[in-house]
Amino acid sequence: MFTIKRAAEQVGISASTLRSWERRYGIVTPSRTEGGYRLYDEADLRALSLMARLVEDGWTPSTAATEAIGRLETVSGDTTASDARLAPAVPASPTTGPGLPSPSADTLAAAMLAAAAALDAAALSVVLDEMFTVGSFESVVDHHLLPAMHALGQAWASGRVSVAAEHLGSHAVMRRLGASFEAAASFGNGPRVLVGLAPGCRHEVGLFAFAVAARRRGIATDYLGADLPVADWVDAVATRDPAAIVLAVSMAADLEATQQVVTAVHDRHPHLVIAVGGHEQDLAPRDVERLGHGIGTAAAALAQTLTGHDAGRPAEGAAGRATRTHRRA
Ligand code: B12
Repeated sequence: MFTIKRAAEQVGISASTLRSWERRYGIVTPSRTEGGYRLYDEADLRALSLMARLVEDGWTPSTAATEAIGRLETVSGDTTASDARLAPAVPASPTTGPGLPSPSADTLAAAMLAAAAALDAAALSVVLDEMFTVGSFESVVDHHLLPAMHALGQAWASGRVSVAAEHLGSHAVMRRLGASFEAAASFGNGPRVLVGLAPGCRHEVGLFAFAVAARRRGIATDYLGADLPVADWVDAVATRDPAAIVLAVSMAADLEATQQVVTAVHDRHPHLVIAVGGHEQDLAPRDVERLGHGIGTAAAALAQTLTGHDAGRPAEGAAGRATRTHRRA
């Protein structure tokens, strides 16, 4: 039997997504310990994994749940449980539920903005639950979560929502990403990558989302966080011996400090891959690798760059690319 944390890890989704799928689509009905904690068996994991694969392939969660239950019943010959399993344990929200199409990105962004503006943490949590049932982690982040953060930012910059609303929203999003980061821990067995920000830089939502996607791509990703002193970057690279480091340039003001980190690390590790993302990544030093703006595609691009690299040493045949991507501007 598996706890919710272990079950979510095995399936490759967050525990909150698992709870949400269970509650809304009845995909599994776990047993409970005496203390009320959920316990999942192998059959539950099979159903959840199948649903996750279908969602990854672009099915809406409600149709994926119906399909997964149907396929597994066909295999096992069990036709008794489907109606009960499909009934959500609590009423579905007005935007999602069995048989209803997934809500649009605009609907979810508006709901997130309204919840943050009203400082309603519970409503914010429900919207984030809904978002993360719409598709794979990468597609939710690229098409729903980050655009919604952007909308929240516009509302904040124009004075339509308070600083408190922006902080409430950002923190809720960071916590949600943290759960996904933990859930993906067992995937990261490939080359090691350190992810963090240069000193004085504090916009970490996009970077942290990237760190989750990188783990899901099999990269052993350590997230160091925001506002990291140059000396700490140097120490971290010496201590952990990564194959790459990844930073973000969110605004022009981040550039100088990012350049300092790049220079300091490059001087000591000239073959280390140094990559950047973020809104103003085009301003970064010329020969640093730019990962683009899509979280999923960026993680895939880095995984590809690192294939054949051994802890900072370019592999045979990759030397040309390595020199190009490592050289300081
Ligand atoms: C939340 C937020 C904060 C939070 C950050 C909390 C946190 N834990 O991250 C706090 C309160 C700390 C903050 C502080 C500040 N902020 Co602010 N902040 C925002 C806000 C509202 C959202 C940022 C965000 O997460 N956006 C979503 C991101 C992910 O979108 P993005 O940056 O465009 O990135 C895209 C891609 O590049 C990609 N991506 C991002 N990072 C990465 C990394 C990798 C590796 C990859 C592959 C991709 C990738 O994801 C996005 C997808 O399209 C924005 C508004 C906005 N419109 O974005 C302002 C904003 C970025 N902030 C701004 C400013 C000015 C500030 C402050 C200077 C305010 C102040 N006076 O103190 C400080 C500076 C802090 C610092 N030194 O870094 C400005 C920047 C203007 C500019 N371009 O120069 C913005 C645009 C607000 C505005 N309209 O004025 N902020």
